[in-house]
Amino acid sequence: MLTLDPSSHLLVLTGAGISAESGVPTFRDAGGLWEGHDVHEVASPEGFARDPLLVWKFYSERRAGMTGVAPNAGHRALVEVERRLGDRFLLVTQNIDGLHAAAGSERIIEIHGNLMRSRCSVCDRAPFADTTAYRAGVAPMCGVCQRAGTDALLRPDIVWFGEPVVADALPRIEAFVARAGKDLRFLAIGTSGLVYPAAGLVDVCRARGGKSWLVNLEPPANAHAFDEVALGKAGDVLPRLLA
Ligand code: BJW
Repeated sequence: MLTLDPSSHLLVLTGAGISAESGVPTFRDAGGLWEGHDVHEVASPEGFARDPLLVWKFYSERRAGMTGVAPNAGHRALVEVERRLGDRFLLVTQNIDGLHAAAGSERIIEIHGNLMRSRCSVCDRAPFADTTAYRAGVAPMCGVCQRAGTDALLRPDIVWFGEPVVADALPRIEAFVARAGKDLRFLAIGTSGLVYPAAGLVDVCRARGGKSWLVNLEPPANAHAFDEVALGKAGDVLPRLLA
């Protein structure tokens, strides 16, 4: 049981594992998204510059794969705990699938962006909703740039390796951590603990003396950093842990 007292502030970090039971593939597990792909080909700005058609094929297939996908018991358990804690709750997700918002979570930071948005790879127009699964061989162009007489590719509004995480993410997390002070508690769910800056959040919490919990199918790279580890499926463990 994750015990919280009336002043506890809970920072939650989720990764691909929480959406696995909704049918969204993880990255590094067997049969995951990276199997058969060099990550730097499909998830880096250099890969996009080299082969935008391959990158758009990869993300268009993932957009198409979201049809009919719904949040699961793990997502819903986090909605319940947010209702109890209000502003003493913050959910940081590395997932780009939008399932936390679909479940009803409100205090969310999507640090790696969102699969269902696109933006221009050149101009600074605001990212916009885009659920299009472009057909193979099509790399969409920016209409704003076209009207100004230049050609620029659209890209998915997600954060690739070597790119900074979403602009206001770290300041918002820092503000929450500062407000929480000694009452900070940390819970990570379904993440490999390999990708920074997300993987470093547990250390931020430890540095403040706050207790940390981890829920994961198997021990991830940074399991040793947590006070409590519950191995199992998020959809099974979270409703009990957060009851
Ligand atoms: C279950 C389950 C179930 C299964 N229940 N569990 C410090 C040290 C070293 C390197 C760096 C560093 N700081 C930065 C870096 C570089 C880099 C990095 O971290 N590299 C490492 C790989 C070494 N980081 C970056 O580049 C980041 N940017 C950055 O730091 O910018 C700095 C900067 C500042 C100023 C200017 C310029 C730069 C950006 C990282 C972006 C990551 N992007 C991706 C792709 C997003 C788009 C897409 O979806 O395609 O994000 S990579 C991929 O990994 C994706 C994920 O969000 C992320 C994490 O994956 P996750 O969630 O952990 O998934 P899995 O599959 O790995 O693990 C799932 C886990 O769930 C497993 O453990 C299972 O057991 C478990 N599981 N089923 C519970 N039912």
